[in-house]
Amino acid sequence: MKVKLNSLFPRSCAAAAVVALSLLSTQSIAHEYKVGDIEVVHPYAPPTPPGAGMAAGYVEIINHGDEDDRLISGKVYFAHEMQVHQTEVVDDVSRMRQVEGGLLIPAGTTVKLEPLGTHIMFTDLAEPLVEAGRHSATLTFEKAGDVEVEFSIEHPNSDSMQEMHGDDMEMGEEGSKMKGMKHH
Ligand SMILES: [Cu+2]
Repeated sequence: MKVKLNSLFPRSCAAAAVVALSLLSTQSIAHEYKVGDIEVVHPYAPPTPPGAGMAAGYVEIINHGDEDDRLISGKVYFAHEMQVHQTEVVDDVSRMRQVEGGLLIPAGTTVKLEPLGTHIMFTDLAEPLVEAGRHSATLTFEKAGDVEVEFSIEHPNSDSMQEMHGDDMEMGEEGSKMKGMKHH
């Protein structure tokens, strides 16, 4: 005998169960935060090997407003500084430099910080980033203000990505340069 869901649960109850299930399945892979018109989606950082001095971080930032905003700074307890870096590849050499004056989040757009592109750089790590961990951070936007987020420690979705940021890194006055290495 066929039993209909609707005969077992009141209609609203069945609907609520479906909603709860779909929330559960997305919650494990995504987490997001809002402050003013700014939405911060799924901040994460790949795990680091023991002794690593730096780590990269990635996030998607959506500006729902009609005014430009900027990510001007950030604070984490597990690293000395949080910077925003831009990556350029010239003749197979990957270089990165700090974004001056904050990262522009234009009105009505989504800015993605992702491997091989613009990224967050945590400098002077106080501890290695261990897979499945969660680390709180404060991001400061010029207009929207402060928002507390958590970076989840996980690998990027693509398994073609290699470890980033080795030791042979030169810090120059105009920024940092990376030579001949994969960088994401
Ligand atoms: Cu970098």
